[in-house]
Amino acid sequence: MSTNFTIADDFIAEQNSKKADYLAEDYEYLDKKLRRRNIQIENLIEKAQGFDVAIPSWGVGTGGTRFARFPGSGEPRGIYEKLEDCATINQLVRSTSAVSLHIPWDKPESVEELKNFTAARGLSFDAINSNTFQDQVDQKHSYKYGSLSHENPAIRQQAIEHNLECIEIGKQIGSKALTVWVGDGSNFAGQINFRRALECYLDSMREIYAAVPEDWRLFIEHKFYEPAFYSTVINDWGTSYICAKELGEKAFCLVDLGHHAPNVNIEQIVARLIQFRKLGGFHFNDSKYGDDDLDAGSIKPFQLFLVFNELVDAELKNVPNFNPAYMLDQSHNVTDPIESLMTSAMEISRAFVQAHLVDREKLEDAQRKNDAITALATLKEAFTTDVSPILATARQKNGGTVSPIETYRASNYRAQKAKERPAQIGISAGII
Ligand code: AFD
Ligand code: MN
Ligand code: MN
Repeated sequence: MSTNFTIADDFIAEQNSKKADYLAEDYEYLDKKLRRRNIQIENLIEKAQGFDVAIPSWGVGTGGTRFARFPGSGEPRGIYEKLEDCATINQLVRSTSAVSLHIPWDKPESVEELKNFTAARGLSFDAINSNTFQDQVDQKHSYKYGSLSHENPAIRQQAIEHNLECIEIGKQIGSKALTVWVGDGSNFAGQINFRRALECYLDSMREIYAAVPEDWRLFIEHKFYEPAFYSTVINDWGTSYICAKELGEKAFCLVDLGHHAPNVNIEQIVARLIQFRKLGGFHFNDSKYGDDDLDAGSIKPFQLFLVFNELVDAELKNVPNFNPAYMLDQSHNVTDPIESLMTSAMEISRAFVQAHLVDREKLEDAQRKNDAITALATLKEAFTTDVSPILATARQKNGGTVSPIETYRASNYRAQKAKERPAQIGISAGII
């Protein structure tokens, strides 16, 4: 492993120095503009420096659709190569220090080795994800007709045990949360009994919940369709909320931005979950039609900003126990996954910093006076401010690069990896 290519810190410094003059000019201009609005740019840089979003291990591989997957060269072939890529992303953007693992895809042979490898690269582990939406070789029962909600108790038991194993692995690697997303549902009216399926799911989740350590959280991820097309068992935030409430204090709702019906007001859902203390975390991505898993902020950046507007409002108002886990969950089908993940991480930081620019007194005053024009203008003033110099300065101060994509391309990282990682035959369609 020691001979594997990494980007040298000197190289990053050299790339940054080429940008220094322009960054200084842009910074100065933004600083002046913000001071006019009584905003201290230094505070925002600190905020940006402290912001972090976790990388999904499955995101560094080229994704695919149910039609095909077009692998890129030099893509990671196993968990260690995935972690190498995650480390590179964080080295450049410095806001992605944690990795979210998916079991069994990332199941390590030696947990100790995995921990050392990760720690040596300055990474840690975020929520661990279970997988009962797919059959594995040597698996006794099939999940074709469901897992935690299946009619057959033996199948439910197998799915429960898999989740318990995920918790055990998570404990060893330092995760503090388990994310459960099930593909359970139906394709035909009448295929399943709605009430019985949810009862079975809850019974299974109660057993999983009992094994969740006291300092952990259990995240329930809902999704309104796919792979089941007529109904899913955990279909919306309401069902997710009810289940989290039924299970207890360690259970929370996870909001994947792509898992809602079209045009649903996601920022309002976020506000509701904050209000009732059940917002556990996010899977960030963007979508136009459904669970498209496009890059965060690529299609609806204003929606992303509005979500962060709710989050920052809760942060500033010190909502008790407000601590959502931020993770990406995307499928990179036509781009270099490293470039997509870096861009997405930067867009999420952008929305976070912009949300900190909202003049909250002015907004509240407008709301109380029913002055809709001023209310929207107050949000737009923040949203249309180009905070790029703040993000670039924060990255640089944390040891990263001013221009992640440019630096990455100039480093020839992918070409180097293509030499180190000859393509594997047989990797075909599917999510990863
Ligand atoms: C699903 C969900 C969930 C799951 C992933 C698997 O978003 O997060 O773990 O895809 O690739 O749609
Ligand atoms: Mn997700
Ligand atoms: Mn999804």
